[in-house]
Amino acid sequence: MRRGLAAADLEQGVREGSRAIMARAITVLESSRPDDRHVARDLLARLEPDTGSAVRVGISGVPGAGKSTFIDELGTRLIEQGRRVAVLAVDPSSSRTGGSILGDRTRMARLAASDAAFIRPSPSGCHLGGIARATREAMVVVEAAGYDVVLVETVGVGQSEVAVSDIVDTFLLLALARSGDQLQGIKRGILERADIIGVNKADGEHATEARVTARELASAMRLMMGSDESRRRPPVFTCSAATGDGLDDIWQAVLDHRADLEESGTLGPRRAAQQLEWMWTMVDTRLHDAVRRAPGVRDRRADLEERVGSGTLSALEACEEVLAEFGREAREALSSSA
Ligand SMILES: Nc1nc2c(ncn2[C@@H]2O[C@H](COP(=O)(O)OP(=O)(O)OP(=O)(O)O)[C@@H](O)[C@H]2O)c(=O)[nH]1
Ligand SMILES: [Mg+2]
Repeated sequence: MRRGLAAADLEQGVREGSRAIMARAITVLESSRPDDRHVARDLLARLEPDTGSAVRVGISGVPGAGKSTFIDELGTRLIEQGRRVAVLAVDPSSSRTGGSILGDRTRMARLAASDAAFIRPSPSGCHLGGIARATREAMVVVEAAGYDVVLVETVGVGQSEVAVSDIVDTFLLLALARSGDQLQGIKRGILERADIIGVNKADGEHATEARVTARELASAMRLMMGSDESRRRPPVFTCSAATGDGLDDIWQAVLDHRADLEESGTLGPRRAAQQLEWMWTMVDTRLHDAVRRAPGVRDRRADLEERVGSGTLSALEACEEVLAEFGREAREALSSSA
């Protein structure tokens, strides 16, 4: 059996910046085992007061857009400036689970080798809500450990952007050169969340194409946002994660965006709204886990699944039965603890 460290020991190791202890702390936070959840809650309560000052950036884009390469180059530059950089990944697609540690580490070879960087791949085997919660909690750990830049890589499929924009201050979309109709393929919902857009791989023969795409994206954003002067229009850049061109400008845009949020007084309310979102995510995931753990539900699960699968019971009826079973046990638990 794995011997667990107490919350106080984890707290101390995290504060000392021990990467081994940070990794263990995050593993405990990701765990759904009841004894781990207990330590996790204690640990979060200890660490949370010391978080909030890091620059939190979400980086999204379709698979292969160059997110990891971008993060490696940007992160290396930031470390040279004296920053400490944490990279967290949010990837709900099952295709990468298992391979992701290796994949991310080889794509971010320089960061992986740096003492001033901490890379944590996406937790696997849970739903997006669970991944988002785990990432939010991992952010508490890295910030308490003194990392002042947190880069969250997320694959551009839509839903994960929504989850990630609930944990970061600035959302950077990495797009690729494409034209006309293909441009429509970038989901509107993702464009709406972008605070900064970079058209990546603007190097070699694609440089011109990338510049054209950047102009088209800029006018698409103008159209989309109409004449609403109160909303800041996201700047569009071209960049190359491979050569590093444009990365300094994009980082400056991140800092400008952050300064805007602070000056306009929106950073506080934004983070307050994120705390609310986080609260409900925690409620949702704990309910989700509790329902599945309830003995009455566990006992009946195989039977219900079999009947729904074979069509002898409707999904709705099965749902009612699961909730009735859960409700009965929850009421008993509540009345016996009263
Ligand atoms: N020419 C060129 N190639 C790039 C650039 N950025 C990334 N690449 C290449 O594009 C491929 C994908 O890069 P990644 O950084 O792994 O892309 P990603 O967006 O992290 O991909 P996933 O994590 O799989 O979604 C790799 O072969 C990179 O070497 C760039 O700026 N220019
Ligand atoms: Mg990647």
